[in-house]
Amino acid sequence: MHNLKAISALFDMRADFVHAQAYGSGHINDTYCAWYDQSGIRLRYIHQRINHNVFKKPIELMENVDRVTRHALAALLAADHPEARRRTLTCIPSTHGKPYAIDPEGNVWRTYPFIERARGYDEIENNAQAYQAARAFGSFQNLAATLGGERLHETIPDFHHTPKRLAALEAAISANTAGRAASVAAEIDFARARSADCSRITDLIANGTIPERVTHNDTKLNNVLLDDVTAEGVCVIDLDTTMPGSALYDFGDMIRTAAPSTREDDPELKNIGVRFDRFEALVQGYLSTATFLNTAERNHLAFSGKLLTLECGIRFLTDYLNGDIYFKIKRPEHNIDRCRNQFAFVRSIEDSMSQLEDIVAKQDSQLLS
Ligand code: ADP
Ligand code: GN1
Ligand code: MG
Repeated sequence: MHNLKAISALFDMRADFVHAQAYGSGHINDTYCAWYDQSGIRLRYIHQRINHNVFKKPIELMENVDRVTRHALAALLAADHPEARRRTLTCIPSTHGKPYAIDPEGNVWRTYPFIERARGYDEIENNAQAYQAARAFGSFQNLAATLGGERLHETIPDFHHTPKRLAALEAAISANTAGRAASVAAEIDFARARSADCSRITDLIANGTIPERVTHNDTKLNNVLLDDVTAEGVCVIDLDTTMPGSALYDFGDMIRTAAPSTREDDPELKNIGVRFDRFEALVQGYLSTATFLNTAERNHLAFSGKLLTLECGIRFLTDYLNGDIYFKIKRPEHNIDRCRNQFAFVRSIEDSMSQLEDIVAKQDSQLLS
């Protein structure tokens, strides 16, 4: 645990630090929830250390986050939204007036007001949550489309370039750093057998059929906070990978995390399958706000769920082979359990692709009529 009182002093908090504890279940950053006393009232803030092993240029990353969150706030204020500051992350400035602070060890930190009366879910509970989460991510893409100025920094180059993710897997197999390759031969075969799928979206982007957009790129269910009472998606969080991408990356990752019948790391493979009702709610919610999609994008919505799940499984497998250096793990087999879970979900999508395509077509035609 870092010294959060010392971190707090790097920011212009205007409140007295009380105490802090590790918070959330993100796989990347170190997140803390800190209580403050502001003139007699208790308030919470989030302090986050950006994982600079994953994000090599954290200051560029914070330039993106600052631009995107200012743009969101300006839009909410222009629309006279009564709770504008609950609907977007806002960066608390450092004592040097920056949207981040650097500690004596060189770690880059940021601070956000805690979004109250809402939370993120690691495992979905009902269709309303799927609908609302997808609606919120679609609205976020709409908002991002109106961000003016220069192209955002690519905080992780080729983040969703699935063929390069497969190449990284091949490199990990060859290096076999952790000596685990022989034990995961079946998973390696599974990934290799789907190499043609890996390049389907990147090819369509390269030939201009699918446009580049500003996208979130990490739309897992727990990266949108849903209102405790109404389930409405109040705030999209985890903006580290908001950068140029494809709308399909965002939709695919929603399917990956909100359409399965169980959580991402459930080792019991018989629990894993596609929930058609959740899938339908996601399509409905997303199409209600993502009104800008072209025909090629709409035609690949179901496929995107398969691709993003396959890609994520490949990444977990790669990390397992590399000795668990990227994703946070809670047990030695965590990454391979996650990989097997993702691949089981890929298989389940493959088995039901025509039903999923039918659901998309039905929602799409209802919207057009
Ligand atoms: P990671 O990249 O590690 O996933 P996140 O930015 O998603 O980090 O934050 C981790 C968790 O902290 C989130 O899943 C969410 O539960 C919580 N969280 C982050 N920011 C806020 C906020 N401003 N208000 C409330 N909870 C937050
Ligand atoms: C990571 O940061 P978090 O936990 O929201 C990862 C995603 C993966 C996801 C798998 C920057 O998301 O790409 O899909 O884990 N984020 C990064 O759960 O690599
Ligand atoms: Mg997260």
